[in-house]
Amino acid sequence: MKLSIVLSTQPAKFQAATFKGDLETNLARIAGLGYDGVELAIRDPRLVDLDDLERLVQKHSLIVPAIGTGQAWGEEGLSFTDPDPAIRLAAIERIKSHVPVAARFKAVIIVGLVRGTVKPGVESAQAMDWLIKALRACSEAARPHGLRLALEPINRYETTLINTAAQGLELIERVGADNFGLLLDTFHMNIEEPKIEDSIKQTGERIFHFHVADSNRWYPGAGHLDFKSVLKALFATGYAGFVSGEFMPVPDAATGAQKAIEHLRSKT
Ligand code: LER
Ligand code: MN
Repeated sequence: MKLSIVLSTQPAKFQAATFKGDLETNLARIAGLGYDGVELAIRDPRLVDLDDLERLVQKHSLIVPAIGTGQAWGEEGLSFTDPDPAIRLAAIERIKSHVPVAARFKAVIIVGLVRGTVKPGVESAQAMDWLIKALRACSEAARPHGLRLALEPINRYETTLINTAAQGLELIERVGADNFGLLLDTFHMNIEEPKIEDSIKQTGERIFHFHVADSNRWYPGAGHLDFKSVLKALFATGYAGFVSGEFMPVPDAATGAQKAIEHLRSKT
């Protein structure tokens, strides 16, 4: 099992970006704890010195399996489904601007909350139409680089658009791009899926990335999820990607990250 953990390259409000703050210190910590990779949450690639980032990641022998993009929504309010066409366009351009970053690391580009939510006064069918068009444009931009895009079903308290794996699979059909799949997150699945293992099985080879947090969004082992069963279901699909920790820094990032790795390794 290849393990990674989320690290934000900029200050961010998002609570479950486990590591934030000084990049080099955090990369050293993550590598020192035994993680194989680091998932980078990047608000805007223009704010990052990419050569420096690549050098530091390589210095610590870490792989970057995925790039998180949700801060464009969390910090700036960009989304694929905003009623304002300029904001929708800016969101599409922002996701496309992650392509050169992802290409450096051969990383999956994550579409989380940048999809937005159905805003007051907008019909659901209209929001879905905007979403599909944006996802087609971004998947097309990623394809020539051999890159993949993964949309994350997110629980109902954060968005009204795509809460479950089944809705995600339906969306995949409508987008019709072979490099578009899903990111499943155990925290969201615990809220939305009738049975986590069944949803993993149904998503199968369209699982492009995988987030782990326990039921309380603390480190795996701190809540009531059965990670032995969840990981068994995940690997039974043939999933060969990373299992990526995205949980709150409780009691602190390093302790949570250490407990997570111990718990997850003991379950496979
Ligand atoms: C991001 O990966 C995520 O899981 C969401 O909860 C972001 O708000
Ligand atoms: Mn997640």
